[in-house]
Amino acid sequence: MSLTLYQHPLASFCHKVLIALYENDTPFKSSLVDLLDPAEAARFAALWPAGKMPVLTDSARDVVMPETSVIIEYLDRHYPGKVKLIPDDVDRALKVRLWDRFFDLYVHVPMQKIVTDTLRSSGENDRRGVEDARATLNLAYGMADKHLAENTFAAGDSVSLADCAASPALFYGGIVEPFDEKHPHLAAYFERLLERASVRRVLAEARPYFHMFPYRNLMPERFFEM
Ligand SMILES: N[C@@H](CCC(=O)N[C@@H](CS)C(=O)NCC(=O)O)C(=O)O
Repeated sequence: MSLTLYQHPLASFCHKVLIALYENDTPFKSSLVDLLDPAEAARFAALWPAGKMPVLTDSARDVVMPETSVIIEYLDRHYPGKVKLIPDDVDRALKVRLWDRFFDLYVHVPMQKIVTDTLRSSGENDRRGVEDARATLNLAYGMADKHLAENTFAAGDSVSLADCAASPALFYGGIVEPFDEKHPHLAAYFERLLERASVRRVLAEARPYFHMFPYRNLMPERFFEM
């Protein structure tokens, strides 16, 4: 087995790649990274100085691959499985990449902003930045709701990279800024994602760490039981 994923089971961007790996039953070794441990954080930064998780390494090809969208494209090209996460057709691939960017930039990143602001010391909070993040999330929820009225999955009829991106973004996004009441198509799509074995497995592995999530008190009870 040549693939190793450096990750943490609670980290939302790690969920994105884990879903891709589980969709295709791709064999890999998991290496848990605790960025709160300065020595481990320094070792991880030697792998990828930006210090962001996850990172995939492939000893068979001597490759270190950061950035979730690129990691998933790497897996799709070099370790293909039954689920083609980026279509060969150029126009369909562009649609997948668009919705991958959409969920990363307009749902995942603002969700992170809201979560990480709670970890700041008192006096260092960014009230305006958090308000802007909530506004971006609500704009994105509205756009996604409209889109998902006509699409089963994030970029059409089949599961793709874009759904790997959407799943953790909506999981944590829906806790910090709920979307279900005003966005029925988005809510129904999220339920479709939750039915997937890959997503359930990722959440089961995250569950022992849920107590570390700053908004754990707002987590729906069902997430502790699934
Ligand atoms: N654009 C990156 C984002 C990765 C990211 O933000 N990872 C978070 C964990 S969910 C992280 O490593 N945070 C640690 C930090 O910022 O110090 C990707 O897609 O891989």
